[in-house]
Amino acid sequence: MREEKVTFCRICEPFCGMIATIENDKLVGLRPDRDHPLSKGFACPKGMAYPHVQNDPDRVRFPQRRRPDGSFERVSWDEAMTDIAARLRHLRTEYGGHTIASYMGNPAALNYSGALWGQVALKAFGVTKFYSAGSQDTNSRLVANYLLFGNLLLQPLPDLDHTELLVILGANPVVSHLSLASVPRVSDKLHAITGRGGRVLVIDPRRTETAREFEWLPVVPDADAWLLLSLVHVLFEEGLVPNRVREIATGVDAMRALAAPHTPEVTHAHTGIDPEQVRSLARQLVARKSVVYGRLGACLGSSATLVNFLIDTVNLLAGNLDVRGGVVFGQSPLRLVELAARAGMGSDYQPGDPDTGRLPVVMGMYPAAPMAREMTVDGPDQVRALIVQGGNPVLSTPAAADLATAMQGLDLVVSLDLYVNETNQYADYILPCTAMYEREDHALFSGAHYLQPFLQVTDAVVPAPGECREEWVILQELMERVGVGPAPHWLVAVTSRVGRLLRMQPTPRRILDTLIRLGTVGDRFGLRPGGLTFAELLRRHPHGLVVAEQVEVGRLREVVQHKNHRVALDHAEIRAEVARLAAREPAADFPLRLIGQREPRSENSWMHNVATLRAARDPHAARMHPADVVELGLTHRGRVRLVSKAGAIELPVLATEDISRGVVAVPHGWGHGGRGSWRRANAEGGVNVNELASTDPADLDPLAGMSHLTGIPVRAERVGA
Ligand SMILES: Nc1nc2c(c(=O)[nH]1)N[C@H]1C(S)=C(S)[C@@H](COP(=O)(O)OP(=O)(O)OC[C@H]3O[C@@H](n4cnc5c(=O)[nH]c(N)nc54)[C@H](O)[C@@H]3O)O[C@H]1N2
Ligand SMILES: Nc1nc2c(c(=O)[nH]1)N[C@H]1C(S)=C(S)[C@@H](COP(=O)(O)OP(=O)(O)OC[C@H]3O[C@@H](n4cnc5c(=O)[nH]c(N)nc54)[C@H](O)[C@@H]3O)O[C@H]1N2
Ligand code: SF4
Ligand SMILES: [Mo]
Repeated sequence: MREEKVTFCRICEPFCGMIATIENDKLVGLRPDRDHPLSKGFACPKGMAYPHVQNDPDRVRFPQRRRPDGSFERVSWDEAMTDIAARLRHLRTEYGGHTIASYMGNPAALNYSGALWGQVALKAFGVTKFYSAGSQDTNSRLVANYLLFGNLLLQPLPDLDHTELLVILGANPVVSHLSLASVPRVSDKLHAITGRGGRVLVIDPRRTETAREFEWLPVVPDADAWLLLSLVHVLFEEGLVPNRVREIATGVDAMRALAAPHTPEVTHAHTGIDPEQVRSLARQLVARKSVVYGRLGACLGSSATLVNFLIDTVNLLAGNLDVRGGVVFGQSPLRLVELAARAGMGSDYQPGDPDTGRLPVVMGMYPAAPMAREMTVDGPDQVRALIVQGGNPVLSTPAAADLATAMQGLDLVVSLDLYVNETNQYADYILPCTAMYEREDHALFSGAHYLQPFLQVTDAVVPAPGECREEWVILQELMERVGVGPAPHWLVAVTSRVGRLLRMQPTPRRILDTLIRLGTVGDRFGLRPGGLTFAELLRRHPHGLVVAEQVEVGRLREVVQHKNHRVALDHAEIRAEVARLAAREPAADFPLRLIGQREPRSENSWMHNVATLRAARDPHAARMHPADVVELGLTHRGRVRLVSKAGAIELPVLATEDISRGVVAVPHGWGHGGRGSWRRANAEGGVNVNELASTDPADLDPLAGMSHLTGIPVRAERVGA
């Protein structure tokens, strides 16, 4: 039997609408959903290739147990769960639940029920150390939100539909489709900006795919803080800061003083940007409806929180915060941000303490870089077990090789995944999970990231193959076997107070249903006739529902969580970070700067097994400027050895004019091999660029504990030289 079902993609944050073709319970094809109100028939090659992941013969379909020789054998669910539960119980009584750690990867966070139960169940086991992709991705941005607005989750969005000048500082939306913003068809939106006479300016060390379609302004990697301070300087110096700013923000004079020494002429030496261009940009930011948007290039440098803080300081001072065409705040139809704020989640930030060596913890997320150390350092807090949910930290975090070794010394490693990857090849058990079209879902944690408040839910469109199970179901059963009840998670608490949940065991679906019913278009449990429930949303709006044509602006006093409801610009931490800039020393042994590069047909470390995405691609390689290649005695397509203070890798070099001099770009997520089940990916070669990243706590961004993954000082040597 052949049928079509409406659903949506969950590989990355636009959540593009999809129509799935199913034959005899198998996903045989996908096409972009033309009736999806936002993605309107768009999907990218990764999204379209997903059936190859779902039906991949290399996928893990049955629980696996590692044998002493490192190979895996199939075991029954009961055998696996009995042993895991017994070992968790033992760890809890012998050493305390806090010695069990967890790592949540990116796909786990894009799976609402898995992410939710990851918190509920793991906290119930006593887990306190939640490592995640966050310290390689979002945490610097969240802490900037906290300092500016008093709420980690209050995420400014670029109002692409109305802006006249979009400055992209460290993002490549044409390839990556934006992040911490859910905007399908982002390329079209960028072209619409220039189409209506506006500008898109890409400030990036590499002439990216986005820069090629718009304007490119090269910048030295990891120098954005200086550029932004100079923009602030010019805004004040030229009297461009609107009066209104003093009504909506505090610390304006302190910010003026902080930026005062950083004239464009002074910072030019760091950024490489012509001072006149900086001045002209500052004027344009004020003259037009403008946005400065930064993501990973801004989030992974050595002063990442400062950079994110300054991005929205510039937006504020140029009169572009919380205005149409500037940066705006999303409105989750489920009011998630408001509920989280009320539950204290918006301020769940523990700053680090240099005196005791305590690292920052952001919404419960610990920095991942020192993970391996924390598994090997003796003491009552030593990490003895690790539960990995949809993650591959051996490739995605700086811990790399050390982590592989450290994991082998742990008492228990359990992984919930679709594959055997470079990380869980060291797991005692791999528990096979559902792929995205095999489960119901909703973009719960992106609800406030839409420019048009939007709601869509999907059911599973195909059954899971073999013995794959949903993550939350696995975790729920483990809780029952360990003999613990659900942890008092804030979402469970919030939703349990109302409706029928009070008398029932919480499940992700019941929680989501309650949130929908209490939300802006919900049925309020019968109080609002015609309002929505999960089931009604699915039935009446399978392609999704645009709840409002645009988010409201002018809500700053309402959304800012600081006591005076004003944006806070003066913080000792920020002043200290600016002071630290002056102390940065050029590393003479490492004259080049390493940056990352996402590829259009690759998703972090986990889509390299798909033949249709890999056909006729360039090998995993380092991109360098032709003049640097010649000067260093390298050759195009020859091999280069990149050395940092943390490690060294060897790979081919590709010479390209699309990169600034002194910069090397290497995609992350490569270096497949070992006992991984990805046969094609393993044969592709490639190396793990994160071996060049430091695990030293002193090298992390001090405010958020972010791994330093862009602008890493390196040198390049000819292999065989
Ligand atoms: N140098 C450098 N390093 C980086 C980055 C960078 O730009 N430069 N980017 C960082 C960023 S932004 C991120 S998000 C991280 C990503 O880092 P991670 O989240 O640690 O790793 P991924 O490569 O996303 O691997 C995810 C794993 O999840 C599995 N998976 C896929 N779908 C599912 C599913 O539905 N269920 C389950 N249970 N498992 C699934 C895959 O098989 C894979 O093994 O990498 C970070 N690392
Ligand atoms: N095709 C594809 N799409 C993806 C992913 C993928 O792996 N592949 N991953 C998804 C994930 S998990 C995320 S978080 C998002 C991330 O999406 P983005 O935030 O857009 O991340 P990148 O594509 O890595 O783009 C970062 C840009 O910053 C630039 N850059 C590096 N260092 C600096 C610097 O110091 N200053 C400035 N100004 N620029 C710098 C880089 O050259 C690069 O162009 O993408 C998502 N989408
Ligand atoms: S951009 Fe591609 S991978 Fe991301 S949600 Fe859309 S179709 Fe999926
Ligand atoms: Mo990410």
